[in-house]
Amino acid sequence: MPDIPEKQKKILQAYKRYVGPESDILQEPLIQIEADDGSGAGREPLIESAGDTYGKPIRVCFAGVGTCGVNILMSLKSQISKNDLVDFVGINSDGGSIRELEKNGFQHNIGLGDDSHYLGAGGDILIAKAQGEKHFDEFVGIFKNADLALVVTGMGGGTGTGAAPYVAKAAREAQKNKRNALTIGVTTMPNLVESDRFEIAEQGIEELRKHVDALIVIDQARIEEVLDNEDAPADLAYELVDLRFQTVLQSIMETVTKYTKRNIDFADVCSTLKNCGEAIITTVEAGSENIDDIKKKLASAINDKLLLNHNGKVASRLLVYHFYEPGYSQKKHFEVVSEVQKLFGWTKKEGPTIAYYSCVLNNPPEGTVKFLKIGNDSGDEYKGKTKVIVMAGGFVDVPQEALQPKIVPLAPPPPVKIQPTSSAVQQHIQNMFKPAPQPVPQPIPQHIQQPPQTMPLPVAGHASVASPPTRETPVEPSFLEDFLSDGNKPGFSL
Ligand SMILES: Nc1nc2c(ncn2[C@@H]2O[C@H](COP(=O)(O)OP(=O)(O)O)[C@@H](O)[C@H]2O)c(=O)[nH]1
Ligand SMILES: [Mg+2]
Repeated sequence: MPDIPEKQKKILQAYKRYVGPESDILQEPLIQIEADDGSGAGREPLIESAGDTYGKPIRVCFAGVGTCGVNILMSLKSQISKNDLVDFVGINSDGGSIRELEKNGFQHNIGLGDDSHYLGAGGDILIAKAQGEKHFDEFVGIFKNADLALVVTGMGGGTGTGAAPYVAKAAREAQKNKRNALTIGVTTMPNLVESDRFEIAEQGIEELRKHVDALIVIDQARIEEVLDNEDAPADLAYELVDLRFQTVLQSIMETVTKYTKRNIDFADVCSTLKNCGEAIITTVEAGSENIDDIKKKLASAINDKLLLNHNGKVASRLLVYHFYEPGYSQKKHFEVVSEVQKLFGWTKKEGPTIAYYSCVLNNPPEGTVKFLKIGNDSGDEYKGKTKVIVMAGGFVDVPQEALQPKIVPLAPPPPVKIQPTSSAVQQHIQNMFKPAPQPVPQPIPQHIQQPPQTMPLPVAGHASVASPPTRETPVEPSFLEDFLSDGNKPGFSL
């Protein structure tokens, strides 16, 4: 075993005590967690990994591609404390933007130039694709040491749309022999006045999706709905979008760099996000007094109009990291976790003591992986506060049967038992069972003729998605029967 500095040994021993003297913690491959030592000289290991990642900290590489990606990179750098384990790489075809990066202290940039003389791709994704292909090996080089690659771009222009998929592909290429590694794409869709770029943006998203483990799409076309104020400044709109980027990236950073007693480590993040498709990653904070505050904030963050519309879907993978002040009640903790599970379409079940939520998937697509990880911790830094980090992915459509009410056909009437006593009575009975004159056919109300309609499932991250409908609760058959007998309201659909 390599030498462990005295200070780290103490921490390791304290951890060993916490998990118990018989623990085989030293044999287990732990992810190394970093703690800022306050000297500004980067981070020093808090817990050494004793497995095959021994002594190797998690390295993160943010690659901003195209003008939007580079701008986001610059806004992020000031948010993330100095950390030698995080690389920021700007990739752009626009020489001015590379110069701006250098002025702001970003040293590792890749200019996509030559043919375009660093004047940008002019919105031409074919030019950007050619540049991406040409610089592919250079991209692989920037991710050589990265366990976590974040590819940040704005779709709908030229450079980001065309080149970002190559950047993501290179990140995966660099990670291919690593057991725990992730490539996450974080991107925007154009806003409404750029609607003519939607199609190009969709193509870019589809291409990027093939090369990332998790994809986060920030839908700028819905920014008006979020601003909800016609006098809102234009800069605020961009700030709100930038804030989404920051929230995603900081949620990940905090999860993988913070060590807590009931910890979530990088391997858990990988289990949640590896090949998970579109994802939601967010953090919510509220006062700890009123549980409804955090629930409301969770609902608005998880159903954020700018993020994936997962209405009508169930998240098959979920990670919840809950922080609270010492003495916070267990009941509240469970309530917070349950609220998250509910918001991701999990099914409520009655347990022996409390109700709880479970991920119920009927006939999920092949290869669907279910995963749940809950971490929590308390500390004085959370006095009066509570904070929840949420990551969800692997969204599966709710089966139609779960959305549609089951209409149970009425049981056929019991057979009539006839016990004739005399021929007169027999005749009377025969008359009774003569076929009745056919009634004039009545039009059957449409809602009975046709199977009940369900809400069309919205296309995730698509800019043209209509306002999200609220999740429909399946209607109980008894309620439906009462309803139908109650005036048969035409046009009723579920
Ligand atoms: N939120 C945000 N979006 C941006 C920013 N810059 C550009 N975009 C958006 O990103 C998309 C692509 O534009 P751009 O990055 O300029 O194109 P590229 O340089 O050719 O990749 C467009 O929808 C822009 O509205 C920015 O600084 N912040
Ligand atoms: Mg540009």
